[in-house]
Amino acid sequence: MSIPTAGAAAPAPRARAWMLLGVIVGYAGLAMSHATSRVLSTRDWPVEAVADMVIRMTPGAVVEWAIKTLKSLDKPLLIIGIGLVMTLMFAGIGLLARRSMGQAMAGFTVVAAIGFAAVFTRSGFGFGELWPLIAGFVTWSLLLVWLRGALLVAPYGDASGDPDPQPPAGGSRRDFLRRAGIVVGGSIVVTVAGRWLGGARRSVEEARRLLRLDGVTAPSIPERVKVAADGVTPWETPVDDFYLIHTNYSLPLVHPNDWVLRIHGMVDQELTYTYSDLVNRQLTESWITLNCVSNPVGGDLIGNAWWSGVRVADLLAEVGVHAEADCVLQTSETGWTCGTPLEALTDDRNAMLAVAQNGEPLTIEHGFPVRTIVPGLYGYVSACKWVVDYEVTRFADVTAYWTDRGWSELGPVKLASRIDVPVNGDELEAGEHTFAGVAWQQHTGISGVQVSLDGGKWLDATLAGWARPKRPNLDTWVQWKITLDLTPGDHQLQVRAIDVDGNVQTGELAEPVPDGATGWHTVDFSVE
Ligand SMILES: Nc1nc2c(c(=O)[nH]1)N[C@H]1C(S)=C(S)[C@@H](COP(=O)(O)O)O[C@H]1N2
Ligand SMILES: [Mo]
Repeated sequence: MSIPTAGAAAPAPRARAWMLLGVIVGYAGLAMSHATSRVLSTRDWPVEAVADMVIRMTPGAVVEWAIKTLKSLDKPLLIIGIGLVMTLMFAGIGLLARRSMGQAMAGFTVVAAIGFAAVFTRSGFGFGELWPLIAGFVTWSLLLVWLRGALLVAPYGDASGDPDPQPPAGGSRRDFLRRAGIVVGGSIVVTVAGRWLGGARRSVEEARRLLRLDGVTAPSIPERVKVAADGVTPWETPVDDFYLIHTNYSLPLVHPNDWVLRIHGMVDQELTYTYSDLVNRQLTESWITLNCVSNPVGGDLIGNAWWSGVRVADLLAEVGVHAEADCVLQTSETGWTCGTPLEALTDDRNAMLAVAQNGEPLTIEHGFPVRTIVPGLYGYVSACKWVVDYEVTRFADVTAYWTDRGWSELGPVKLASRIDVPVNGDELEAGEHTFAGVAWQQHTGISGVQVSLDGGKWLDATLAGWARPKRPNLDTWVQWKITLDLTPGDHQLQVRAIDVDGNVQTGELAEPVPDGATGWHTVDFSVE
């Protein structure tokens, strides 16, 4: 590296300037990605995800050694280590930028790919978590062009004696430093703003962590709800594996101390309830399976959890619902709305304002601090997350988010069943195999499941907990299994459920729009 001396012909921008460029652009991208992750409240910044990945990939013995030797310094040292590696990579990318834009972008692509791998390989990955990566990458691309423009055309000294073959176009050392200053200043502003906006999530998460809810009990899985079969979906769905549907990317951050539910409309007296009003009441708890109307035949937008909350019927009795009302229009903190049949909220089913899922306060993703759960209705007409408003009204007078988009006003769950084993394309050996799956029609209940092999006669499958008619109630899915003796060749398995009234699940195919899919789940497999 040559050191320009006064009066000597100014050399082209030195390697050090290019490395500086790489580092400034690199960290500006990280700042933007950090702010994006805070504003959208994604689980964490891709850099933190990378730290997690490093921990995951480090052999256990090394981790133990690090914890023992470095004590509580292990996490800060890990972040410092990642910071050093990234600084070196960014400096390298700066040097690549001297040669060509393409090479520098290839370098940033590699860094982004590491971030992607870290975010993508975590359990419970959601596509919303990609926005911070995208924001960082776009920032890198734009700033690289902008800063490189200043450095390329500029002799990194004064404007005389430029050995660079590029025609000078007005850039200068001052120009580069000015732009670099803007980028550094902008990054600081973006970081501070992100921290400020992100504080909301931290304080809500802290409040959630510190909550102690008397009356919320840990889920205890009833006996005999499971069939002994490999590959069947777990009867109880862990919160992290529970499907997620919402129409907002950025999660609403509602502190329990700020949460209020207003019940108004066609009522004798309008009332509001705070979070402590709610959790100090008698709580109701039960296993309820929730599913999405957009679930295709055989799909997995369904989960079963232990919900704890306050009976909606009790609150509606307190406000005094007018006889002409037939609907409660629920509104979320996000502005999302749904219309729920009043009857389903006031009859003997356990429709509740849920505060806990599987014995823990709701997660932010699943509606913290309070959401509605109504057994027997699809989520889009009932399971309002971050719910803040109940308007007692008439269906004739209101529309809601999904009904405005062509979905049906009422959303009772349809009788359905699914094959979990085998899966399409399985190659099995000849002989006996146990197949299994689930069937559901919440609040109605399942009395039987039948399968047909290659279009043959319907065979009765065994239901878990068959000896007890309510398994553990009518509001959950039911596991089934059947053992079949298989001969070589291509095979097709179909399943259908029968409800407690003897109705048989229809084989007629219907798309999820407008009120839920129908048809028998069919799986093709072969036997050698
Ligand atoms: N605020 C809000 N609540 C909502 C939704 C939404 O988009 N916004 N989606 C609904 C739909 S379509 C379903 S199926 C369930 C899914 O609940 P989950 O994400 O906890 O599984 O939430 C319901 N509640
Ligand atoms: Mo849904």
